[in-house]
Amino acid sequence: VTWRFALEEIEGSVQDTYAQEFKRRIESRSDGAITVEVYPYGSLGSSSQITEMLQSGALELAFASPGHLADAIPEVGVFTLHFVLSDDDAVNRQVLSDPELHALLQPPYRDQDLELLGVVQEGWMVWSGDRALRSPADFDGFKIRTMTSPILVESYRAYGANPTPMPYSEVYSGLQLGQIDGQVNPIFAIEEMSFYEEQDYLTSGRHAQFVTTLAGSQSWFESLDESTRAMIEEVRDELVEWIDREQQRFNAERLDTILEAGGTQWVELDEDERDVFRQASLGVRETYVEQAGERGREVLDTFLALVEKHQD
Ligand code: 6CS
Repeated sequence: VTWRFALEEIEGSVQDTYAQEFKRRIESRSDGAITVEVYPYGSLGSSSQITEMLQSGALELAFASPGHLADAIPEVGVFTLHFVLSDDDAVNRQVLSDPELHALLQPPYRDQDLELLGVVQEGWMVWSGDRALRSPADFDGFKIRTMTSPILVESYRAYGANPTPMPYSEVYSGLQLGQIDGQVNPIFAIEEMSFYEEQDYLTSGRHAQFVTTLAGSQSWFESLDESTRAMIEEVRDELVEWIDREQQRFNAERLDTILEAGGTQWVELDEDERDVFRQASLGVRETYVEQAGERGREVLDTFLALVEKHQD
């Protein structure tokens, strides 16, 4: 059998690296009974279109990032909130792969004909722009492209910005044509999508990680036998630390590439500067709960409690 696995990122990306390793392990463990076909971004459409194909069973597997998916599943917007994660990557890895959190999110995925299979961190989000973004005052009137979920729009309104949601494939031309002043993504993506070519500053406030979810078509997942499901979960668990190391390497190497090319300045916020953004972001948690309801409140409370627990 063939499993079609769609990516929201191009060849050579973090998602591609994950998918290629997933493919290797599944194909070897199934002794060739399963073939995984990987479809990089561009071949099938936008993130939202890929999710629709997954829901209808036209694909077996795909990455579905909360920044887009929260349109359909507001609860998953918890991963896009600012300043909810730890500064410690090892803590975040534990929180994001915690079974309690996955169990809470599974029902809303199933309501949408999806199966949540895993949560993957792809690195700290960095703001790129025509200016350095050291304080909410710098965001005043700043047209920032966000992913398409409503909770992200609120996150940037809270800083006084002018958020403009659009699909990933339109960001480069948006920057070139001046429709947007900046955007936000992990460094590896800013490099491979050439966004840095159109931007003078990269500002790192470590406000959030780029988090994606590995999702399956529900009808496909339900058709699998116990041992195949267990094999998927085993590979998923093995890849948690593996992909975290890979993404850290990707992001570090590609920052060097960007800075060596010249023309882009790197700005790192200090703790006082971060704290101003943290304070400005807190109200958005309430907006998240308004959008995601009681189930969303439970997801957020659990998330914050897990960060505390793993931090100790
Ligand atoms: O900004 C976006 O829309 C995309 N960014 C990354 C790093 N991956 C997929 C997502 O769609």
